[in-house]
Amino acid sequence: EDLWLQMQDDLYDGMKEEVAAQTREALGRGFSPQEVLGLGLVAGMDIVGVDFRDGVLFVPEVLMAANAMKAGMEILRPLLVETGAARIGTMVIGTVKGDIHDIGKNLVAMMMEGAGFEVINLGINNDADKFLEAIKQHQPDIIGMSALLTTTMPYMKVVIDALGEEGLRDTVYVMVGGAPVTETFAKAVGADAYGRDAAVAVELAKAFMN
Ligand code: B1M
Repeated sequence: EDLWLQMQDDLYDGMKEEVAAQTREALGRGFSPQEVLGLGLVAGMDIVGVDFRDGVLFVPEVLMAANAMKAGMEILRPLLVETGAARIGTMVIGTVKGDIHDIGKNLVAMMMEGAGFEVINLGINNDADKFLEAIKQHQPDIIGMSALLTTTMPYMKVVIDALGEEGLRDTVYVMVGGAPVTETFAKAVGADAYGRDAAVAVELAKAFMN
């Protein structure tokens, strides 16, 4: 489908308005928000990731691509969030300290909202105290941590240990995710679940609520 190729290309080139326009166009043609997300936006960002890794693209270009992706996500957001699902639980979610990647985390947050969770999104670069404060304030059922760097994912353990020290570990389920995170890593740091992607994250979160 030409539309997806065009969308991926424009995302790669950081063309925000175009990506937004194509997102609307794809929805207008009857594609579901999930299809637009997967075949257009995420597929485009995958290509960016490869070229970033290979030194073809640099931070400024990747940042523009990320902003283009966010423009598309903003259009999908109301569709993903407002499904009319009944409230089933509360989640606090954030990217861990030292890490400013937020696209995947925001996607998880949106899909959780769509599934009926109240989501408190702490944003990026959260230290353990931020998570602890949010837990005390919101008493969530689940806390979710995202990390995209091999250098920041160990911080998940710092947060989980801090929960233990505060006597809060048994009050919440802990879910971790992000590109470098694995099931094995999740177990090793004492998390309750590993969300491979946003859809899996939602399924696991729902299972906790049963
Ligand atoms: Co960064 N970056 N980046 N970057 N960046 C990666 C992660 C990298 C893999 C690229 C590469 O080299 N191939 C690499 C990490 C290498 C490593 O650690 N092994 C990397 C690097 C090195 C860096 C910098 C250090 C570069 C530099 O400065 N020299 C720097 C670090 C900054 C920092 O955080 N301190 C940096 C900066 C940036 C930008 C700012 C330019 C930008 C981020 C913009 C933003 O987020 N607002 C950026 C981007 C965009 C990427 C790539 C290209 C794309 C990430 C993304 O948004 N993917 C990325 C390449 C890659 O991942 N292959 C890369 C789309 C998103 C939908 O997927 O986030 O994986 P993802 O989320 C998925 C799942 O992982 C899961 O669900 C999501 C949806 O299915 N998931 C969860 C995520 N969180 C979850 C939480 C859950 C459950 C599931 O439960 C709580």
